[in-house]
Amino acid sequence: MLTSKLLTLVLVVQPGRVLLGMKKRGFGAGKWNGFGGKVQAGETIEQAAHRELLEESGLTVDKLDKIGNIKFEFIGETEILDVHIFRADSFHGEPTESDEMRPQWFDCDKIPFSQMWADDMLWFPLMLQRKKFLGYFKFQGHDLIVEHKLQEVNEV
Ligand code: 8OG
Repeated sequence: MLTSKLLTLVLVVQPGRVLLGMKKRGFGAGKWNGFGGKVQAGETIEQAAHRELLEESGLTVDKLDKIGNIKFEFIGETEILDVHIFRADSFHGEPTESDEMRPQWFDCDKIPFSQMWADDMLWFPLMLQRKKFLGYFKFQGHDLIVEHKLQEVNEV
């Protein structure tokens, strides 16, 4: 039986650049990514998104825009990762390295897709254009997408 785990992911975007963090440990270590993690018992998805953003990047934001939802299946594993994706266009604080993440700004035309999850190159362009999307990706291992669906929607 497949179970599902709720996760958050926040992309902080400024005109022409996006903040990514190098994941230093755990799932996705060695990859650049937005900031996020597991939703804990007793918190909403959005509360979790704010908490994880602060813990991993040192930033707070007044507003998170819900922009996407992607479900990830890994062949041989019974847990679906249900990732809720948000975009923030302004923030407070200074990006600060944490135990998990080393933040760095990237120009939007120099996003390091070769060192990111393989699906990101498909949906980052939508995210950067403020388009909303729903997706499903089936992975073999952590690098190979064997099946996927990605659609733009009006509301996530
Ligand atoms: O708590 P933990 O660090 O394990 O959370 C995993 C983070 O990675 C969470 O923010 C969701 C995010 N994530 C996946 N899969 C993918 C993916 O394929 N692309 C991107 N950009 N992020 C992902 O779990």
